[in-house]
Amino acid sequence: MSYIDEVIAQVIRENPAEPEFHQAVREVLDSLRVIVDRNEAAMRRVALLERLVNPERQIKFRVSWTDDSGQVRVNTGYRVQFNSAIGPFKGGLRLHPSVNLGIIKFLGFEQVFKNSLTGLPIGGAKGGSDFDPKGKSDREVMDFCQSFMTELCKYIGEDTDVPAGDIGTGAREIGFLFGQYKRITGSFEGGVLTGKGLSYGGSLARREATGYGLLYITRQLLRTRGLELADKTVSVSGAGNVAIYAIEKAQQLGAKVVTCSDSNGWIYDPEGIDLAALKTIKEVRRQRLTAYTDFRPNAEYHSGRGVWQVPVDIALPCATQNELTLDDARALKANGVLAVAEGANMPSTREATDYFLENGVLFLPGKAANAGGVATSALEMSQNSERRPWSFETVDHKLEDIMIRLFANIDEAARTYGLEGNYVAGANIAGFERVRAAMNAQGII
Ligand code: NDP
Ligand code: 2IT
Repeated sequence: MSYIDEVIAQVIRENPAEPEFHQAVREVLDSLRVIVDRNEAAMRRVALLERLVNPERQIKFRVSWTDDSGQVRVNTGYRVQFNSAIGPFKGGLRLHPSVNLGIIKFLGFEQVFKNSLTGLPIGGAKGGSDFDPKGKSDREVMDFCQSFMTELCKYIGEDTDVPAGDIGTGAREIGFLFGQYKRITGSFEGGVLTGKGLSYGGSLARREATGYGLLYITRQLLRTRGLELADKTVSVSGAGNVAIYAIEKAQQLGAKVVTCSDSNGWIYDPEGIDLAALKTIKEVRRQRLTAYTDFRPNAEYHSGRGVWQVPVDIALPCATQNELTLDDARALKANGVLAVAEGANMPSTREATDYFLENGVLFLPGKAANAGGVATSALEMSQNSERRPWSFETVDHKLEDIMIRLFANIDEAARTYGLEGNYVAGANIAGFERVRAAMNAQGII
């Protein structure tokens, strides 16, 4: 058996019932065959791949909090510190009832390569809890966040591990987490969390960064094919932080976005999504998408799934993992889609990804396409160290520059191994090479 197949088998054996983690490892290691096959003996000798797929540290803890009726509730908290070869651990906190150790490990593993691709000094981690902030009062969310941080604070720090937002964790949650960290440690350590509010050390353009970065890299991809975003029709899934600012930048660049979704249903607005209405519904009122047709009577609300059945030029999945299946990929292709770029982490199933690659659909995987968020988190850390905030334009310009260079890197890596146009391979290879160099330089740890 090849070294890679042995390691994949070992991951499946040693991490049972963690299908998302298996999927992420398999996809990355499959891409690395072109490198590993040439260096197999040397890599085996230092167990490079075993070390790559084993997190440096995994923390699992109880989070007790009290609901508004006085009932004590118990959730499980996680932080998986995956790899710190190139910098302090960095990655978001997901608060969603579906969270379990396997999901956090898949996200942490992906984060290692994504963070490497940004070119900035950040290692990979992820955390979160099966707590559901939806429908909770601000006080309940605060109580949960304070309890969560009371344990997490033992493991994080601006040079150790720097959490941020992800699904269910936005500015409100980061504020409560930061307040508790400051209260416990007694020091204002700005760089311990990113995605902070602007009044206490947050970076301008961090809120927008993932969605904006997704569009910057998509534009770059299209340009290499002589195409532009202007006048293209776009479908977006999700209606959260990534989706909203992907829609905003797509519209600024002249595209027409006709869909968005949440876990209950989806909107088709043939005249183009009304972004002001969407922001009011999601950011101000925290309502469900069913409220959208109150603002736009001509738009359609459909319950269930269906976003990928709409004919578009460009599809941007921005909700969650495995939301775009093989059937969806076939429907997109049959309707003439040119490009798919992932705003979410691993939103396409492996079968859908392979279908895109085999059928001439331009495809940018999440670890490249959504890296603008964490890259801008690293820019927030720089501003916190410097104790000086940068203007929106400065941060936005750096973000655009990072995405353009990231695209060039993954394009180049794919070409180097004779896989031109395969950005899945390009991203996995380019992300891996930097981590490998750092791990090799630092000895056996
Ligand atoms: P939000 O919580 O702001 O929004 C998540 C959106 O996705 C909501 O519309 C939500 O709908 C939907 N969604 C979540 N879970 C499911 C599910 N199981 N099925 C269907 N829809 C679902 O999160 P973000 O926008 O921050 O994150 C979206 C994706 O982007 C995630 O994959 C995240 O890991 C990734 N990402 C986020 C970054 C960031 O900076 N925030 C950076 C890079 C990647 P509902 O309200 O019904 O739950
Ligand atoms: O998946 C991701 O890259 C994020 N949720 C952002 C992580 C971060 O540290 O900004």
